[in-house]
Amino acid sequence: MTENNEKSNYEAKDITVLKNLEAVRLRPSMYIGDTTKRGLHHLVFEVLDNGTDEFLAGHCSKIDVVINKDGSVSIEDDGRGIPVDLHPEMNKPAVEVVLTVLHAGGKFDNKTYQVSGGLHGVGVSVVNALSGWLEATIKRDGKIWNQRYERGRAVSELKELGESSETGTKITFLPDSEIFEEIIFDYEVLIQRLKELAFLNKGIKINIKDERNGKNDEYCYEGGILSFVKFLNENKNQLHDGIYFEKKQEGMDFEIALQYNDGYTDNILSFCNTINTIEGGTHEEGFRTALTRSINDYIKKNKLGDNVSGDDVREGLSCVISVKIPEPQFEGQTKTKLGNSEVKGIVSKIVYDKLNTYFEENPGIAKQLIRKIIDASRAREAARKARELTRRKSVLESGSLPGKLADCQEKDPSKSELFIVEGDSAAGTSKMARDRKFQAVLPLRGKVLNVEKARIDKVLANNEITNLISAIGTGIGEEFDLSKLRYNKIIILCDSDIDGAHIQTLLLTFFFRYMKELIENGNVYIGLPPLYGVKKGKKIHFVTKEEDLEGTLENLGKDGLTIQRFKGLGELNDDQLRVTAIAPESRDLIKVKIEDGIKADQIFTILMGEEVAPRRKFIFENAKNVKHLDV
Ligand code: 0RA
Repeated sequence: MTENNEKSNYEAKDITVLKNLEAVRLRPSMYIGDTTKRGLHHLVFEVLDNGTDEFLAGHCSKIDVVINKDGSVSIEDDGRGIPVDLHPEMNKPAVEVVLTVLHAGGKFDNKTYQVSGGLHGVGVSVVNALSGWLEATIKRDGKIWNQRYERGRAVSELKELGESSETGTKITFLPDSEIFEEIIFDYEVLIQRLKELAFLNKGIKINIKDERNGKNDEYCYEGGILSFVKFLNENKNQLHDGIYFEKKQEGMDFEIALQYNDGYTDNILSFCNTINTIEGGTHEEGFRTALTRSINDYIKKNKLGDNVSGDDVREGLSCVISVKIPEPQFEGQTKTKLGNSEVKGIVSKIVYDKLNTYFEENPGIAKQLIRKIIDASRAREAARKARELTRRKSVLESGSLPGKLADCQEKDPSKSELFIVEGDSAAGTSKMARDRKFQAVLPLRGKVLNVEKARIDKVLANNEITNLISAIGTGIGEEFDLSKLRYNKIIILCDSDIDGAHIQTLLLTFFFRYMKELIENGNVYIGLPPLYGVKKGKKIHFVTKEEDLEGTLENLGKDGLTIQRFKGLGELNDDQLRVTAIAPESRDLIKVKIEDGIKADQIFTILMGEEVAPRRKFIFENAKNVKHLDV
C-alpha cells in the first residue's frame, strides 16, 4: 500500500465516524428513547452501565457521581480504564474510537453481560455525540490521560497529564442544549437509579454529590437484592426474615429475594442485566409458576387445605428477581419484557427447588405464610361468589351499569370521558354542566373504602368501588382488560378542602392498587376546581391555582374587586362548573403519572396504611406539598 492510499483510507474512516455521530445527533430518540428529561438522565445511566460492567467483571469497586456547579456531570470509576493504546486500524487512541464510533466499546472487551437491544447499552459514543462537550480522563498504564470532545468530535489530542499507579475512568460531560428540551440534572432522578444499581450490584460503592447545593448520598448494600426487598417492605409489617436464592449456571446468574408482609398487595420487581423489566417476561413467569406450585405442593403434602391461586400466593409478597445473561432479548411495547425462553425453566427450577428446601427447613414460617395464603384464598372465593350473585342480579335487572351513573351517548371509548364526582349536589350540577354527548358522571355518595387496609372481599363489598369498577368496564386484578375500558379519560373531581383531598387519595390508592395499568396508560386525571372567584362588576374570574391569585388581582386592578374562596364544587352553578372544571377547552386537568413506582408504593403504604409513625414523619416532611400529592 502506498502512503497516499493509506491516507485516503483513514479519511474514509473519519468520514464514516462523522456520519455515525451525525446520525445520532439527527435522530437522538432512536438511541436514547427521547430528548426529554428522561433521555437527559439516560446519558448518565449509560456511562454508569460501563462502570457497573467493570464491577461485574471484577475490576471496579466504586463509582463517584458529581453534579458540577456548571451543570455538567462527572462519573468516575476505579475500573481498568478505557484503553489508550493506538487502535491499529483507525490509527487513533482506543479511547477516541470508543467515544466516537457507535458500538465500538464491546469490540475491545468480551463483556460477559452485554446489554443489547434494551434501554441501555447504546454505548458512551452516543453520550459523546449528544454532549456540548465531554472530557475523558483515564488512569491506566501508570499514567493519567485526558482528551476533550465537542458535539462528538475530538477537539484535542489524547494528552498525558501526569503519573498515577491507579486505574480508572472519569467521564465529565455537559449535554447539548441544542438536542435536549432541558439540560438541568435532577438529583432525585439520579439517586433513584444509583440506589437501584447499588442493590443490584451487591457490594459496589456508589457515591453522589451535588455541587450546586452540597447534597450528597452514599449507597452500598452488602445484602444486594435482599436489602432491596427489605427496603420495599420498610414501612410494612414483615412476616419473616427475607429469603435469598442465588444460582450461577451456563454463564448466567440468577438471584431472587422475597419477603412477605401482612398487607394485601404484591410488589414484584424484575431486572435483566440491571434493567428494570417493567413488562415482566420469562424470568417473572418462571418465578410465579414455581411459587404457586411449591406452595400448592406444601399445602397438599401437609393436608392444609385446597389448591390456591397465583393471586392468593402473591398477597403481601415483596420480591426482587435479578438475572444476568449474555444475550438478552428485550421485547414488548417499551422493550422492557424479557423474551429469552430458556430463562423461564431455569428460574422456575431454581425457585421451586430452593423454596421447597426453605419450607422444609422452616416449617414454622411455612405454616404461618400458608395460613395467610389460605385466608386470602377464602376471601377471594367469597368475593367471587358475591360478584357472581350481583352479576346475575344485575343481568336480571337489565344492564350491568350502576344506577347512579349518568352515562354519555357516545359509545366510542376513545371519545368518552367519565367524571367521578364527590357529593350529591356537585354531582347534580355536574350533570347539568356536562356535554352529555361524550361526558358521563358517576356520583360518589358513600365513603370510598381504604383499599390499603382491606382484603379483596371487603373491597368488592364496597358499593362505591363496585360502581366504579362496572362503570369503568375493565375489571380488576388478573381479570383486568384494558380493551374493555369504557372511557378514555377518567377524571376525579373533588372539593378543594381536606375531605376532598382525602377522597382523592382514597381513589388514587384504589387505582394504583387495582387498576395500575390505567394510570400507566395515562387514562386517570385529576380535575382542578377553582379555588377563588374574583369579582369585578358583574364579571367573575376564576383562579384554580393558589400561586395565580396575586397575578389575577394585579391584572384586574385592585380596586372594586371582591374575592370569594370556594371550598366545594357545590358552591358553583352549572355554568361556572362547566367553564372551570368540565368543558375541555377551559378546564384544568392534571394527568396522574407514576414517576417512581417504588416511591409511589411507599407513599400509599405510608398515607393509607396502618403504621402511624412513618405517616407522621411523611406528613411532617412534606407539610408543604401534602395537598398536591404527586404519585
Ligand atoms: C473498552 C475496553 C475495556 C474497558 C472499557 C472500554 C471501559 C469503558 C468505560 C466507560 C466508563 N468506564 C469504563 N471503563 C472501562 C477493557 C479494558 C481492558 O481490557 O483492560
